[in-house]
Amino acid sequence: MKTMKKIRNDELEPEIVDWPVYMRRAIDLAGNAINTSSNPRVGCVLVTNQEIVGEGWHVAMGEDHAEVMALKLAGDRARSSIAFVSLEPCSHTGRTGPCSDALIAAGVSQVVIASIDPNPEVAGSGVAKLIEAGIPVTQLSDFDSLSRAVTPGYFKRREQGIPYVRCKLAMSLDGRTALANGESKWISGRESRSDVQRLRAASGAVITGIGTVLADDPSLNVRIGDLKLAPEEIARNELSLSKQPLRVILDSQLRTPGTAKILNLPGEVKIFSIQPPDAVKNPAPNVEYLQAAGGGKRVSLHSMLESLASDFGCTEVLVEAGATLSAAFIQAGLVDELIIYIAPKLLGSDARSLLNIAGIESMSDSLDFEITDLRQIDRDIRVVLKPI
Ligand code: AOF
Ligand code: ZN
Repeated sequence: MKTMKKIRNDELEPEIVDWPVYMRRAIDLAGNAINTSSNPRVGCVLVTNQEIVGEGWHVAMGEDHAEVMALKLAGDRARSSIAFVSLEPCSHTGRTGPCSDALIAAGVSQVVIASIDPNPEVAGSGVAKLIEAGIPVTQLSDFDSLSRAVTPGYFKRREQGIPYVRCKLAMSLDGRTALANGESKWISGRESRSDVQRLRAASGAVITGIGTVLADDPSLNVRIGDLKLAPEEIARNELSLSKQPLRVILDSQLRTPGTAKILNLPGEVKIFSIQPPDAVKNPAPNVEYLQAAGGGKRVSLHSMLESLASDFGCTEVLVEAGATLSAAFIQAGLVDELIIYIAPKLLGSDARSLLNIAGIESMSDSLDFEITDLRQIDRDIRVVLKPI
């Protein structure tokens, strides 16, 4: 029985040196999907004699998988082509049929993948099916990390049982987020706020704390008009954009007022408290009250994330909270990506600081990050960081 071949870019024979070009394209296509809910972002390119004869990506949960979209586009031209797929083709019948069967039926000559699917229902069996049918499968191992990076929450949820967490903050040049009286509208500019809309749209849930709800009365919804997407990008993501991310409030003592904006917009709201759901006196419609697991005086952040992953299929979530809750996520090591918008203004030393982190007494105790992206957004700067 043959097995899958794994090769690095520096091991490619001259006749296949162009494979990385097609794999890169497949991964780029995967990134076309803004939000695939609990499914991965996946892209596929079919190539015959250095010509792309079909390509596709998984647009939204419940829709065709990437391979099926590419096969439909290629029609008869799929026969004998090489299929480049960012993720191992599936072998199971879920909402759609198995892609490995579809590739076999279409008569592709070989399959090249970047990553193995961590879904236990697939996990190597898609590759095995193809090989059994006589179709050679190669993994381009240098692309594994890129294909994971395009759908980080899918892998994180499958491998660690919690979603990929982004934490968004906006501050002045001097690291302040609001004046002493609480006034904070607006630190960052319109373009930055529209960029945040994009982060929300990619998320299965937007998480905040009761402090922010009481102080700012935020909406935390996606407003398509503010997204600044090209019309074709909106059109091809219509399905996922029509669904609002869950709005999650961490509210240990159930203090969210029924009049809060966050409760009164289309979409679902989940309130995590330490109280049993029957302690809620005036439950708001379209709100689900959940008692956080783990006990304690505060909602356990880790258990709340586990619940979002397992009960609600969240893969990528966004924390948009104040200085205390954001710090708690960071200090608990639960933030994968910090996104900070820096506005070129000074708010002075009476203003409120970015994060409430106390007790750092020696340089060796500092929380350290690595910059993964840095750009100017209109008059602001956006820094993306990951903890190290
Ligand atoms: C692929 N290509 O484009 C995607 C795959 O519920 P379903 O039918 O959509 O199946 C979802 C599962 O299929 C998901 O958990 C993952 O294992 C795989 N996703 N596989 O071959 C794709 N989106
Ligand atoms: Zn599939």
